Amino acid sequence: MSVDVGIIMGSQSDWATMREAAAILDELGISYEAKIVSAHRTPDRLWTYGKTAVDRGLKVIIAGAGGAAHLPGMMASKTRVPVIGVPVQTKALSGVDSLYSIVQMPKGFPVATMAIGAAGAANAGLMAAGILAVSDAALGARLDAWRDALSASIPEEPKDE
Ligand code: RP5
Repeated sequence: MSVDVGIIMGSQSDWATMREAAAILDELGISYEAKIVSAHRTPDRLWTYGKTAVDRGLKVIIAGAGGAAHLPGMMASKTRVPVIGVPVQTKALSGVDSLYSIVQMPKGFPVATMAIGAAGAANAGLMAAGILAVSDAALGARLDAWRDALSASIPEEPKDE
């Protein structure tokens, strides 16, 4: 049974961030799997995941990592499945290290890089939904409704908190 989206992350410690992507996919009814795949600690796992991604039917990969965050770029080097990168916020450098490690890919192997941290992970889920919705009208309608609901939830005037 294939899933549409692969959420991969460098460590268990990334899950607190990456589950924001999973929550969006759950809300929108998109099938996914979540796996720990580390560029440094489990390079063979990364290799196999990238090598089999197309044949397994993955349509989008969301890859999150922190620090020397090589996972998204290495995955983009190994598969043509679109990779969305999420820079995980780090303690030492606040995730700027992660962002710089992910965003500046050489020509030929793009990673669609999101913002640092939880907002970036949630946006990765929404970006994956937008990509899948190009060929799935029902999902497109669900995504439109999700966006409309968010807009409707924003008050016109601020209040004292
Ligand atoms: C990276 O190192 C992971 O993506 C994680 O963000 C960071 C720290 O990993 P742990 O030491 O918490 O396992 O590879």
